[in-house]
Amino acid sequence: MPSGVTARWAGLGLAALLWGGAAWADDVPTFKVVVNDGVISTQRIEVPAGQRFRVEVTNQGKTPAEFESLPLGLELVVAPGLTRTRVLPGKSAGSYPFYDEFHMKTTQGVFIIK
Ligand SMILES: [Cu+2]
Repeated sequence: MPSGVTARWAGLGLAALLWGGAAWADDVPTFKVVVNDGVISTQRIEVPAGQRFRVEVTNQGKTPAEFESLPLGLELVVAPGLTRTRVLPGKSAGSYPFYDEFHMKTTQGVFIIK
């Protein structure tokens, strides 16, 4: 195949990939958490089992936060005033503890996946 044709096909493939990615991203349910210097907006987040989901963490405080769930493999350091997100793969049913590791005593919570 002439190299020009190959490049054209590669371009189409990339476009399809980007398009597919955008459509896929919109289908992922988002679970929002707000942290504020040791205050957390929720201590229970219910998520459907076996489905990808997005966690969005906003830090409204004046100190950094580290939103973490070790059994989910999730660790998000969030500077003051910022929001960070992570898409997680589908998980099996169970309860998965989370916390802001920089404010452990007051931010304990749990993902309930069912
Ligand atoms: Cu950590």
